[in-house]
Amino acid sequence: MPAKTVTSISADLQRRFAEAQSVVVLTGAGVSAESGVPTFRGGGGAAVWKGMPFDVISSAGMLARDLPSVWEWFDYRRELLKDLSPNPAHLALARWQNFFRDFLLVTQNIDGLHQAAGSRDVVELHGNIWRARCVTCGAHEELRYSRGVETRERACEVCGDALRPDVVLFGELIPLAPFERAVVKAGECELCFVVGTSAVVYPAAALPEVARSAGAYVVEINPERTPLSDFCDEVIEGRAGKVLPLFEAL
Ligand code: BJW
Ligand code: ZN
Repeated sequence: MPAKTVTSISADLQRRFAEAQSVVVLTGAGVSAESGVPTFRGGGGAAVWKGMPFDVISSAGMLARDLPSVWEWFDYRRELLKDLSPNPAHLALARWQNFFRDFLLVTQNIDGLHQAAGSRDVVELHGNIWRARCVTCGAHEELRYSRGVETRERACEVCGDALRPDVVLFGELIPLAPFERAVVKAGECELCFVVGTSAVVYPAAALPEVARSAGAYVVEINPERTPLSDFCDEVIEGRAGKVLPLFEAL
């Protein structure tokens, strides 16, 4: 049966939210949109930088061919992010961590805004733009205070080899341990929220499917429909920053 599409929270969902013991939330770029972070897809367009679609510049192939250009793209993105703040959606989800016996926030976002909002335990499926990783020994370096060309030219402090952004590019494996943790929790939760993601990138998009197959009630919050919409129990058509805080008023 197709999902109910609503613009407010149904009485059924209100009751489920009040009674749930275990909740998993999967977030995507739409959750950060109201902070001013551009999304990759949706709104009728796709991100392009210097004439290159993002799935070309943010790819394993580009990293192998042209690491300096990949750094330039991520330096540009960090520059855009550095003055942005969490929005009401991030802040609501940070409060939710105290509402349920078992709560897991899983994000595809690399911007660190969930942590900036106060979320303590965030499963990052696609890495973090504020970290670099050595291509050889895997050592990590924080990038929070380094900017621009400096990060492209620095070498690993442990082995001296090249650093790369610690994000998961297209064609790369997502880190196994966080993904397995997310799969286990998705398989155990009663309520699963899918917020601000176009749900086209796998394996992240499989998590709501895991939750639903295991009997969870799956709720999508997005102003646009996605390939997941028909598969959800309830679709709330709206912006995350407007919809998520409404749950606390229930
Ligand atoms: C709002 C809003 C508001 C707006 N409120 N909402 C199975 C089938 C087919 C292909 C594959 C498959 N399994 C794997 C693949 C390949 C590939 C993939 O999925 N491709 C598909 C696109 C076809 N996956 C991978 O390559 C992954 N690796 C992997 O699976 O390894 C195994 C493997 C290895 C080798 C070969 C084959 C398999 C890795 C994927 C890594 C993705 N990385 C990126 C880039 C990160 C770095 C960077 O930032 O540049 O991660 S891609 C990009 O998409 C980014 C995002 O995290 C990810 C998801 O995007 P998200 O978050 O959904 O954002 P948008 O922009 O797409 O959507 C925004 C949504 O918000 C829209 O719906 C709006 O409506 C909504 N919105 N305002 C609420 N205010
Ligand atoms: Zn190293």
